[in-house]
Amino acid sequence: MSDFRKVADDVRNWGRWGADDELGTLNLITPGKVAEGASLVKQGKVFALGGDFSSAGPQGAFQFRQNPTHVMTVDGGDANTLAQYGPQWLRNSVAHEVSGFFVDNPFRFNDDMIVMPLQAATQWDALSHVYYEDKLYNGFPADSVTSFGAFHCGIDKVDGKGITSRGVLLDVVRHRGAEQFLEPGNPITPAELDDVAKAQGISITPGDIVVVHTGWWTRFLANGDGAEPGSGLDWRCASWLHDHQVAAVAADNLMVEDPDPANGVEGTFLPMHMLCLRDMGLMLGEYWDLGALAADCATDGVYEFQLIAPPLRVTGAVGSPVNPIAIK
Ligand code: UVW
Repeated sequence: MSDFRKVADDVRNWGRWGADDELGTLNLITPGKVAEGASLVKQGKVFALGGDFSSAGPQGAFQFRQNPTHVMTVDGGDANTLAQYGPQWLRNSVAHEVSGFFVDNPFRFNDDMIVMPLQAATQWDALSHVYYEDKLYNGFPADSVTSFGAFHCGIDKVDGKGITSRGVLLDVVRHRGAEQFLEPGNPITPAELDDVAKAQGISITPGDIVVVHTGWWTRFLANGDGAEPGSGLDWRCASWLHDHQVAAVAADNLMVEDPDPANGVEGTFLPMHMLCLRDMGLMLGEYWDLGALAADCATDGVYEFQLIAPPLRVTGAVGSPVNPIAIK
């Protein structure tokens, strides 16, 4: 635990951008950095990095999160029957209301809705997602996250940033020569991140969003096992992210960081989350689908791109679904 405390003290950004700051390391994305990201669009190739928001999602490891439930609220299968029976149905009912659009009218429509935990699929963790010792990022009190939502460090505090910057893919799968994904029990170390960047001939510069390919999502698409462990970032990578002035980090796995407690900090769960979200103010992106992007980067040798990943503006939410786009 003493190593963890030392790293926490080293990486803590509280007060760095002012006592009221709720953007954290997204402050490193300057207007110049946004323009740099846009300048990387050369070929017009677009990669959607979001997974499918459906019942076929990756949830299963935890009971407190379920896959999205998608239901139709109006659909074409009902339309003709509704036009026949709806007008005589209960006056204030939905069936009566919807039939009013269909009777003596060729117009038809379909509507739907989803119910989902905001952390169930491709997502950003807001800075209020994880905390310890009663403090959020920048020292905001943990009890400012209430049943009404997060009054501090909610996802709504960052949506004005885009979020867009220069994205850099670090492909640890190819670097290790792994067939598909990184088997559990071998966390990605800070030195390995440097090695991967060097092998790819790319530098990490302040304000970058680093995207780490572990192959987990590709494996999940193949076997449907959302509870399957894989390797992620060693918790000490928090220092690497801090030293390289990274604005945000995302990966194609459940937690970004390595899930194996044996490789963590005794007495804590998800130490890198604690350091990144609470001490550094650095957002984590999880369950990003990086397979096609990684394959393309390996083909053309270009590991940088414009990354555009706007969260939904859900006031007070501690995370948000996202469909990130990488453009080369
Ligand atoms: C937890 O599992 C608590 O968080 P995350 O979804 O960020 O990994």
